[in-house]
Amino acid sequence: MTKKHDDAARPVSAGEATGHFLTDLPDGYRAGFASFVGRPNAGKSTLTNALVGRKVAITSNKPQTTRHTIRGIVHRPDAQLVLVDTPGLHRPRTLLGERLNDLVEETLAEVDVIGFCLPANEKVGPGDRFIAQQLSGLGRKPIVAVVTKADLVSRDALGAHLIAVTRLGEDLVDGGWADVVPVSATGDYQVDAVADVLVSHLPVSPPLYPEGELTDEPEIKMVAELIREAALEGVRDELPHSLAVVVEEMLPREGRSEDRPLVDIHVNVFVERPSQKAIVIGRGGARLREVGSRARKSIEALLGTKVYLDLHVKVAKEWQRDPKQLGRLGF
Ligand SMILES: Nc1nc2c(ncn2[C@@H]2O[C@H](COP(=O)(O)OP(=O)(O)OP(=O)(O)O)[C@@H](O)[C@H]2O)c(=O)[nH]1
Ligand SMILES: [Mg+2]
Repeated sequence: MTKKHDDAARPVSAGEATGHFLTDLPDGYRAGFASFVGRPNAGKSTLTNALVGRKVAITSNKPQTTRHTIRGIVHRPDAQLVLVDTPGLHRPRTLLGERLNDLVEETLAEVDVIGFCLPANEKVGPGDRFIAQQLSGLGRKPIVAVVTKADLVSRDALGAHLIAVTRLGEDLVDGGWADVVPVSATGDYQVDAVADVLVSHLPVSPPLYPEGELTDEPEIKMVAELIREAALEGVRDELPHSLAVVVEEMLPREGRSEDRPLVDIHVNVFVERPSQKAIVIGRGGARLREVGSRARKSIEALLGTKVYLDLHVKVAKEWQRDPKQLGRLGF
């Protein structure tokens, strides 16, 4: 399967899956689950998208962008690799953080192989040691160390980093890493090598998903995520963490002709404080309009129809720490 970068930036569109399971399988066909873990911002979702060849997870330069597990499916002639992208693992400071860490732990227990992502441009640090220790408690599961963002460092620095990463495995994980692979998801370097290594650790099995299905992410959730991705751009400090997006309603506009359909999407964007609401809306509503128009473009690409996006900004006080509100927001 060939992957192109511009494709990876395009969200998955509906109707590509055939609904059929591949039946004429070559000998030794493998299928199973792999999960990417790592610190926030390590490049897990970008790598997931590059492997799948389409955008199934939103990405940003803000830590803790991913807030739920997302399955992306890689179809190859010899294997089906189901990738489970997870939220970054970190020392939790809020109830949301705790819930995200629990989610990652549950996922890890269920997959066949783990890809531990460590960015090449950041020293192996306490955050990575914390994760390596957690992984070492999982028993005999193969763990592949994936050194991400290889394009950001020189060859020499990459070599030194690979040695440091290998040592981390020897020190903290029984038997060390199953493999160590450098990759650049944005530079299209070694993406296939990561797939090869992960596939080599999958069991021999028939496919688990129908041909052509690229994700199990529901459309409405992907729409909410694309809006959050647009809203994340250009905001700072703790505001990225305070943002939550809920699609309240998504319906085809009545009375439109069949060749010019329009989908109405009503959305609440939640923040935690009135001051944040003012920032998100911007002077005279300018910032919110910008977010809306960016999000609309990517949603139209996803759905393949024109959309009317109706965005409202609301305050849900301290929602990250409040069990009731977390429930309401889907955590
Ligand atoms: N230069 C370069 N940047 C990358 C690469 N992979 C990811 N990035 C950038 O790193 C940032 C974080 O990427 P994400 O994929 O969102 O990281 P993540 O690990 O999923 O982050 P969380 O969901 O917050 O845990 C984004 O700005 C990406 O564009 C890469 O291979 N090279
Ligand atoms: Mg992510």
